[in-house]
Parts: sequence; C-alpha cells; structure tokens
Amino acid sequence: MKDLKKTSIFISLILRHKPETIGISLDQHGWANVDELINGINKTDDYHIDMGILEEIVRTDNKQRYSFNEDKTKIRANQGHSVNVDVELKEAEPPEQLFHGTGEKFVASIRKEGLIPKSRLYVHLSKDKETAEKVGARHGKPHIFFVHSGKMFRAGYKFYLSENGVWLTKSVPPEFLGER
Ligand code: HQG
Repeated sequence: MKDLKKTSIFISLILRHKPETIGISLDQHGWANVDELINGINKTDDYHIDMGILEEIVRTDNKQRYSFNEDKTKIRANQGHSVNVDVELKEAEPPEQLFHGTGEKFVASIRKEGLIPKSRLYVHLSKDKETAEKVGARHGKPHIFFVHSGKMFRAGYKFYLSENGVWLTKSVPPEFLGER
C-alpha cells in the first residue's frame, strides 16, 4: 500500500489531468464526486483510502492542492489542471514582481517566445524566489525568471490567485521577463 504522499500525487493526477484513470469525470468547475473518487481509487491495487484518509490528505497537503465543497460531497484541485475546467479563479492585482522557476534546458526557448502554459491551462508564477527555485528544480538545474507582473497588469493582462496562493496568467511575453 502506498503512503499518503504517493496517494496525494495520484489524486493530483486524477483531479488535474486524468480522471478517466479511475473511470470518473470532473464537472465543468473541476469538481469530482467524493464517493466516486474514493471508490475509484479503491478499485486500483495500489491505493486504498476512506473519507478519513482523504480529509487528512486535504488538510495536510504541503501546497494545499485540494478543496472540498461545503458539505464535502465534492472535491477539486485548486490549480494545476491540464483538463479544461473552470475552477472559478479569482482575478487579482499581482505584486509588482513575481518569479518563475524553470529548468536550464528551457531557457533559450523562453527568452525567445516568453512563458507559455505548455500542457497546463495557465503559466504558474511564484511570489518568492525560494519557491521558484523549488519549482524550477523539478525540471533539472533551476533557472529563475523575474516577471514584471505589475507592468503586465497595467498593460491589461489578467492575473488570477488560486485558493492555495499560486499566481496564474495565460502567458508572459518576453518583454515582461527579466533575469536579474
Ligand atoms: C516551461 C507544481 C520552453 C516552464 C509547481 C516549465 C507549480 C517553456 C515547463 C506547478 C516555455 C512546464 C506548475 C517556452 C514555459 N519554451 N519551455 N516558451 N514556457 N516553459 O510542470 O510551472 O507540486 O507544466 O518554465 O510547484 O514547472 O504539481 O509547469 O518549466 O506550481 O502542485 O515548461 O506544478 O506544483 O512545466 O509547474 P509544468 P511548472 P505541484
């Protein structure tokens, strides 16, 4: 049986990318039915959960990746989706500067075309350099871009702040990127 962290990663896969892995679907706002999620997960050989375990995962997740609805009959990921759902993100005015950590192998392409969401719905931005370093390290040797988010916002670009504090935007053109 997998531990909570591995189970949480599997839940991320289901709620952000591939609900069909366990034969469920998400509604237009990204919600999965909690009973269906638990039953679907328990049909796999590798994972076993119940409501108590799911509540513990949601409560203790280090990035607060998931939210329940009020009566805990539904659950969704707060951000990070590749499937096209509308999680009712709140538009917000970003700080003057945000950060994006990436891998060195992507730097040349990003300098040329700016940040694009690739497989996800949005480009993910961090509010501090330390977080960006961690995000970048997932892709090899990390490289940090500074994002002139204040300038972008004043130029009419929209920013969203997810329930778990991640800044999101559709793309960042190269003229709004800095490296020092
Ligand atoms: C890169 C994790 C070439 C981009 C993290 C990134 C985050 C380009 C990679 C969240 C590019 C996509 C998202 C361009 C962007 N040319 N490469 N023009 N534009 N890229 O994993 O931001 O733990 O989809 O720099 O903490 O790394 O899963 O995005 O390196 O918040 O909750 O394309 O995922 O959170 O990689 O990470 P990803 P990300 P969780």
